[in-house]
Amino acid sequence: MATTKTDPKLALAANGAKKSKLYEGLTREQLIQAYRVMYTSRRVDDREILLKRQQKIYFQMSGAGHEGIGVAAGLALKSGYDWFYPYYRDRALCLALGVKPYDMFLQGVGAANDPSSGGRQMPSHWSYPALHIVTQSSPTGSQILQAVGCAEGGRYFARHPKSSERPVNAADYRQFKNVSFQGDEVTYVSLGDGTSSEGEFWEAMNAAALEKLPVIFCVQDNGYAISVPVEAQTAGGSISRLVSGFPNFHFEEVDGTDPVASYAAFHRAVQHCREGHGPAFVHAHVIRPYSHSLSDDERLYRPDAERERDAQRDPVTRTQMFLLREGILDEKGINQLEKEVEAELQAAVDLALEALPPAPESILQFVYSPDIDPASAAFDTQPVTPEVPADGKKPAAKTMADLITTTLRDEMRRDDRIVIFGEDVADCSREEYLKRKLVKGKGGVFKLTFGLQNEFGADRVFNAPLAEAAIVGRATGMATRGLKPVVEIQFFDYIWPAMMQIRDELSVIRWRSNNGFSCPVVIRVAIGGYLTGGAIYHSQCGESVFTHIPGLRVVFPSNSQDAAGLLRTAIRCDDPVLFLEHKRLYRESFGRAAYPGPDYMIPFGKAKIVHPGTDLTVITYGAVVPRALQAAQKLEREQGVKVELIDLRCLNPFDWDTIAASVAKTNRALVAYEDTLSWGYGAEIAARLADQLFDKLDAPVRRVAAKDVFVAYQPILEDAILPQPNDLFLAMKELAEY
Ligand SMILES: Cc1ncc(C[n+]2csc(CCOP(=O)(O)OP(=O)(O)O)c2C)c(N)n1
Ligand SMILES: [Mg+2]
Repeated sequence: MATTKTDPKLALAANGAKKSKLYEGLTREQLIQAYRVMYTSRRVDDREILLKRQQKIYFQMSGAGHEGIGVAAGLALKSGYDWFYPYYRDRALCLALGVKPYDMFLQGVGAANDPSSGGRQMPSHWSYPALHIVTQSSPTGSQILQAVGCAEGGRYFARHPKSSERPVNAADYRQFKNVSFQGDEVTYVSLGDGTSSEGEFWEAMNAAALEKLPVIFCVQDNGYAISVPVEAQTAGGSISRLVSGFPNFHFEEVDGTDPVASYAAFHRAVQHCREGHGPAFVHAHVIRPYSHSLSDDERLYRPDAERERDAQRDPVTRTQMFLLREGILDEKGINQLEKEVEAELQAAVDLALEALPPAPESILQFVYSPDIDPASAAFDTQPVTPEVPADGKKPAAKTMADLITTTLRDEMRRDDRIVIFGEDVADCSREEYLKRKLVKGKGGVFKLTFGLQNEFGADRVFNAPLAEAAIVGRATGMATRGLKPVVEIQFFDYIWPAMMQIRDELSVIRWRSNNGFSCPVVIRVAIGGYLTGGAIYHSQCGESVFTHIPGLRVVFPSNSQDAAGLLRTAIRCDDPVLFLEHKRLYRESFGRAAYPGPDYMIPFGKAKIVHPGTDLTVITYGAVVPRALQAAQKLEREQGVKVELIDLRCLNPFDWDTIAASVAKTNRALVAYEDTLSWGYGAEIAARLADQLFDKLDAPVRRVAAKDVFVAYQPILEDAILPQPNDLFLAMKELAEY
């Protein structure tokens, strides 16, 4: 074990002799407390294992072997001041930060009053808002990018403190976010050695180094990822060696079973971060004495000799020996401490076993914000009447692209918590070019964010590295702190690296933390085909993949006024929103409109009847709207058939009432969408129609959509693949004649 750096002669000479000796700055009392935490941590694991065997809890994940580094981190950082993204082996850290064993047992039994999730998450998935321990999930590594975003959020508020204030009278998400920040706060994130193979880890390291963020990456290297040893996982066998080239970092490699050495390493890491020099990397070598989990038996892949070697380094035993050797505690003192811990745990277990389970009726609570309903009348505002120009001509009709830009600008003026980042969204990363007016600026590949960096500065509008998971993950961390990131995914086709962040993090953080945390991010995405040359990778739809995710709002406007109204609702509301912008509609002459004003909002889940009719209902959205309108007008002209054309505008929630009322009147329904036919958005609508309006239907529910294939480059093929006005016309005609 590492011992003091204090000159022993001086320490002995001092009054109180050995009693005042410091161990890397830690007092004897702190070391006793550290041992108490470590011993408690191990014994909570042991009790949980027993409870699992007795079938009183349903899962167990141990922190055994990781107690030394955990308690050291807890001593070096400040609970409720710094921020924590721990992983499942961080039991000792959580105890050191103030989580009670009782809270841990409540999680094990899945109690209603389990403070981290109310029975929704497995044990060891920590979430304690007051201690700044942010809700964790099971995918290994998905916390790392969020930790980076959390640090960015803290820095943003420190640089723009006014933005943290809760504005009076502003009816938006800010009313429900308690923002707190410290100028020198540090964000801790931990992961295992195996998890350092995840791409998100490298994206996070890069972002933290680029931005010189105060994040401590703590890799707890127990030599295995379930059964995969480190040499089969990490090239060269050392993660420290691999990351050593990252600039701005402070690096530590330490024996994580030694709490004193670990504390010293952490202390230096914390200092580097607090002083604003950049991130730190602490590589802690630890052991894993209890197999990966209760479902794993490590004897299948680790021989006894290897396991015994590890046991020699057991942090709990080593620390106990250390305390005895240094005369900090004698045998009696150790026994007394352990007895106290056992008694505390017994009482905690007894109490937790009596805890009530959550009520089944509560399952849908906190899928969305309980505070703001974006489908409510509060978001139903009227467009302002445009001023008539002096020459008496009609007011300028704006494209969807124009009005999205204008809406972003207006909202950024109104709310200084909005930050915009993504690929190419800035005017120019090399700001001096802008200042010296050498360049005009870009503002996105579609130019929708043009001019925003110029007006609001590079703290609020900036280019992110080309890494989609990082864009969404960082935004999620920022939003957890109270910012409103409005990020851009350049093409829907490239949203997939961010899928883990969207599906397993962004959309579920509120629900899984039982409303302890929320992250109302807006993700703007350019989507869709009909581009004449867009081909496979610039034409994709796939909205139903996202409407299938609880907790995520999905919006898909077809015209400029709707885009403005819905984007404003997306920004002001308190839920994560996927805002899909059809590229083909950005500058289309269809659907242009005058600017509806800086407070124009459309509630989510309210469809628009684009063309009223009595004979047949067509339900659609996005770029199919103008095509279906063309087909409907032709059918009316040629056959006198009156189609009721519904533009859903918002896909989750969607406006079932408008659909049902229309189909009850027309008795015929066609669902049309640009995405591939099978398993698409129309399947859900068709199924609901069959289920709930069966007795109103005079004809089968039909669908028109893309062929079940990718969108090809050659325009002849693209036309054959995507639904065309004529396909829609024929389907409407056939259905009307049925
Ligand atoms: C993204 C993801 N892939 C796979 C898993 C299944 N899994 C859970 S833990 C684990 C090993 C993690 O090893 P390591 O990062 O070294 O952490 P340790 O458990 O050893 O502390 C795996 C593969 C998962 N939870 N998430
Ligand atoms: Mg490991």
